[in-house]
Amino acid sequence: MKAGFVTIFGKPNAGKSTLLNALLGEKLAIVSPKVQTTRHRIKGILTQPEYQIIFSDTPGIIEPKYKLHERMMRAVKSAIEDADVALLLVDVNEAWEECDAIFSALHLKAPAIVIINKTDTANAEKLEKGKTFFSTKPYAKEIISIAALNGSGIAELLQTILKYLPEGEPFFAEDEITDLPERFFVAEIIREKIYRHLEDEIPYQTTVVVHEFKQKSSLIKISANIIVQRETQKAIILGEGGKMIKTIGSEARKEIETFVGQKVFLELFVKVRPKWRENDTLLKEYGYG
Ligand SMILES: Nc1nc2c(ncn2[C@@H]2O[C@H](COP(=O)(O)OP(=O)(O)OP(=O)(O)O)[C@@H](O)[C@H]2O)c(=O)[nH]1
Ligand SMILES: [Mg+2]
Repeated sequence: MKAGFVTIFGKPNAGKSTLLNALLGEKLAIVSPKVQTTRHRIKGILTQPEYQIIFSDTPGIIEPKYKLHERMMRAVKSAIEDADVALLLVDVNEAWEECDAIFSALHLKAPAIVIINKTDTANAEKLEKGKTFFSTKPYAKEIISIAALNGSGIAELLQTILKYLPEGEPFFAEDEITDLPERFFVAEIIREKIYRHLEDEIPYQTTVVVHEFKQKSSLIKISANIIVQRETQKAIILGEGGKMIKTIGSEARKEIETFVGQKVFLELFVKVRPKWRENDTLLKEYGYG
């Protein structure tokens, strides 16, 4: 039996969360076309008769500007320490030198697989150049190209990961898929809809907190607060006649129902908390401990 921790690192928007979902074969992490979608380390557990892999999705690596960013980078650091294998994810279209600088600065002790993603968006020549660029880097034990969005290359990637995975007994029961509670994923699903429907600074100045999660006889009742920094943002999230929050709520509810496998009654509130991203007490209260 093989078992171990495999962590996905990379710049924002490289496709880390998409890759986690592709490896697990189900949607656990939220995804968006905007940068800085993921704010926590999210473990996804893949158990097979011959192995157990505990994957971690992490926030995209950035230079912190707010305390919120510092917490996000803390989540990245914690994931460096227990990684048995590192997956260094690169968008084929981004600046490879920058990725190389970031990967070198991780000072990884674990073997690393460089993964060139979004190959569906590049031609063969560009891809070859990328492979050649990373082939000379000391941390790159292997280089693999994938398209996480359509699953291409995922089977080969799994085989490569298994080569480097240590022998050992499983850490989690076989039916466990994550170590985070359902209400965390509920808040994330709501946050994803905000990233999808709202522009500019709003997604970045917003967080979601589930404050009620109650099993009733035939459904789960969920209440959540959408936290913003300014009154003007509250008005935009509500939308004209409450249209925007209705859209967010109904899309989120459908996805939450699939996730929990039950009918859900979802209630959303918008609260203004100026500068919450800089406030230690609020950050802690909102789950950025
Ligand atoms: N064309 C294409 N798009 C992809 C692929 N993989 C991911 N994407 C898209 O890239 C965008 C970012 O994907 P995410 O998975 O959210 O990226 P991330 O690295 O987790 O981003 P952060 O959480 O912000 O660090 C989304 O719009 C994805 O649909 C791929 O293989 N091909
Ligand atoms: Mg992500």
